[in-house]
Amino acid sequence: MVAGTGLSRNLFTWKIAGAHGAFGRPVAGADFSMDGGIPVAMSSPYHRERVRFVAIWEAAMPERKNFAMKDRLLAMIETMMLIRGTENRLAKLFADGEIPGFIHLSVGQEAVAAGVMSALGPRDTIATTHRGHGHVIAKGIGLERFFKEVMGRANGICAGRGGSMHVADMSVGVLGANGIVGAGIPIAVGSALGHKLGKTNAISSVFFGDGSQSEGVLHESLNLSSLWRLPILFVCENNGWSEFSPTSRQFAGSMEALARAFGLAYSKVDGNDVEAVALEAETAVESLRNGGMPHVLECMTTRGRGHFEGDPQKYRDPKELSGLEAIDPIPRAARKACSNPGGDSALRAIEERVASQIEEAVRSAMEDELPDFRKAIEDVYTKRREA
Ligand SMILES: Cc1ncc(C[n+]2csc(CCOP(=O)(O)OP(=O)(O)O)c2C)c(N)n1
Ligand SMILES: [Mg+2]
Repeated sequence: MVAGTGLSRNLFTWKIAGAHGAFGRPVAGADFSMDGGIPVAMSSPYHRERVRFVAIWEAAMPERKNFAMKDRLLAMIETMMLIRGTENRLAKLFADGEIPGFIHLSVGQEAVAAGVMSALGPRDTIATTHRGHGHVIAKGIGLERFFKEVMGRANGICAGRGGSMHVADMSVGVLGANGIVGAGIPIAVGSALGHKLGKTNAISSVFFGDGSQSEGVLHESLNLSSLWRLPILFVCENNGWSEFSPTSRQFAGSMEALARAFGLAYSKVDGNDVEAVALEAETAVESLRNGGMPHVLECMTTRGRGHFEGDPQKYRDPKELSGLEAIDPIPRAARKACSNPGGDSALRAIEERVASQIEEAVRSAMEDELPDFRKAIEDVYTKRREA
């Protein structure tokens, strides 16, 4: 048991744990879902289903606003547990040779994904990084097709061609993960411009690591978004590391000074406190929907595992590594939830839901076929339209 949470111990492990975690609707118990969003093929049944989700979501907006923080906390815990459980499972699959390429886990950083996403709606778009599993899961990507994609299977969300670092799903507003540091940022700026020109009242959000602070593309993107007053939320996940070096050895400035230099709004939050992240994000999102200046939200957090899976982390102080569990955002939020009436049993139910959802997704991914090699170059170019 994790002290004061009513949850089993192994769920929160920083080491490979096996199958734990949950998918959750970001708003558990409510009769609407985060799943839904951006139309893809206007005539498909898939598209019609998405449109239905959006309608339900939007009808529920006033209710969502008044959603008690106690229920919202449970919903965010479910999202965090789903991310943790999924990534622990991915670590195991990676060790078993079931995943091609590299994976970068966001263990310890789940509160940023869950908190920010609780403030976004299905029409809002996000772009993310090489460490993006948590963001796409929190945004509502289908878990089965997510596992299939990361495992390089034929029915993955991008037909198994993207993998961990290129997961994209426009139907839930996920513009894509990205293996190039900083490269998601201008994509999100373009999406924000699209929202503005299209008068969609949606916003765009981009997640990037502190390592991006020294990339010129961030500076250019802050500049353009300010000049054009775009509806964009820049989320800097500051975990102190850029691969194997402390970011302080690579960047001489500060995120706040950068944001202020271009006239952007800026706030900083404890990125391991999911409620604090959610409240700060909600304030920023509300301002953006009302035409406010683009906003930079800097979330201070900690990378729980290596840069990539298998990284022995010899460059890290063992004292820092052994202190990680004490700052784990999940037990921290779970302890708070347990202090509310019924919190203990709600958490147990979440734990069970999460575990079965992940196991089902993994089972389905293991049964899926590998892609046909000859299809590797399909969809690389758009088809020429006949006049
Ligand atoms: C343009 C570019 N330069 C270098 C790399 C190699 N690289 C991959 S991840 C990474 C560090 C990223 O650090 P940060 O942005 O803080 O994200 P974190 O890994 O901490 O989540 C680097 C330098 C890259 N992928 N792209
Ligand atoms: Mg970093």
